[in-house]
Amino acid sequence: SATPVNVTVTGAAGQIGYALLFRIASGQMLGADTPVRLRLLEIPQGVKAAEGTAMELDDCAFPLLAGIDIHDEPRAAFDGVNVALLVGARPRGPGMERGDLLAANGGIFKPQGAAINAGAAYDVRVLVVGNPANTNALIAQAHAPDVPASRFTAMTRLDHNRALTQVAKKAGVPVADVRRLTIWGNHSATQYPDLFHADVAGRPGVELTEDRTWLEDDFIPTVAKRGAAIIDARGASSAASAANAAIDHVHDWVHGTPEGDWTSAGIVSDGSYGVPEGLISSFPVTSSGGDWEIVQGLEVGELSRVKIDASVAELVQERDAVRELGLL
Ligand code: NAX
Repeated sequence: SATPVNVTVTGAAGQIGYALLFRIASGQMLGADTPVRLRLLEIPQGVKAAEGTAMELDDCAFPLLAGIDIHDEPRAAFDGVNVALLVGARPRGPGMERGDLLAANGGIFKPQGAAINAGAAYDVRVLVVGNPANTNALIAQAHAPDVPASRFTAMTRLDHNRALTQVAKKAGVPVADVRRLTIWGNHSATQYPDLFHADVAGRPGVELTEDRTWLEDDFIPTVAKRGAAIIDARGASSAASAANAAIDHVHDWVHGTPEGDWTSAGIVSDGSYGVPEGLISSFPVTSSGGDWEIVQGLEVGELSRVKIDASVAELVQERDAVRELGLL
């Protein structure tokens, strides 16, 4: 039978970890023919809870699950890793300034990047979920100089999936009939969900943009502020939907995107669409042969230009702030 793929999940004892691990072990991320070995990385205070989750994983008797290891130290957790899901991060506490948040996360993502550089498998693929995801991914990537920069990505798939459903509801069509949406920029409230190039059940998405009030006062803020709306309703942040998006991201990275469609992911910019080279920003992307590629040649109208530039400006500020902190 096939050699198991080593999948490391950080923040394994957190709420996204709990929603994610069972789906990975059941084969939904890498496919029904691919055995997986799970490596759970937690901080020492999280290890006992991770052991409990590992007991439950055992109790599922997943045929594809080849083993589970629990670590509280990144070097061991990333040794030989093929797929790394960096979920654990430092949340913003009360009264915490943005600089403090970036510094605290730098203390997590710098050593994790270095550990990936030191021990990961040649084909390693990294998805950063923990916020601020784009800039955490940039920090990890900067400390893994021997790994191709294209292997470091940040998750905007949840935003993408949220946008798909908003459009489907507005148009009254099944969500599967909505294609070619794009999330641009940062995974934050400045993100720009773009439906100017969308295909909505065979009709151009640009028809929906003619309702400017809906577009600017409903669609864009509903997608961008959905995380806060979930917290307000659930009393806890998005977990199962975030885990689902991580599964989708890695699945499509490994297995490819469907012909005629694209998705959104935070990947290292090559300068496309005026996004400064080296930033990890969300783009319209296709995947084939295990590599993401930015969809080229899309016309960027006036509204889109302003919105993309604003979100990218925030990414530049975050990059400059972590650079000043000596984290890049
Ligand atoms: P939880 O607080 O439930 O879990 C986080 C876990 O990470 C905890 O168990 C903690 O012990 C662990 N952890 C902290 N530092 C660690 C380290 N250095 N190494 C290993 N583990 C560490 O948070 P959860 O709800 O699971 O969310 C995790 C992260 O995802 C947060 O940063 C959150 O903001 C982010 N999100 C990102 C989303 C995205 O679309 N990119 C959406 C969902 C989510 O908000």
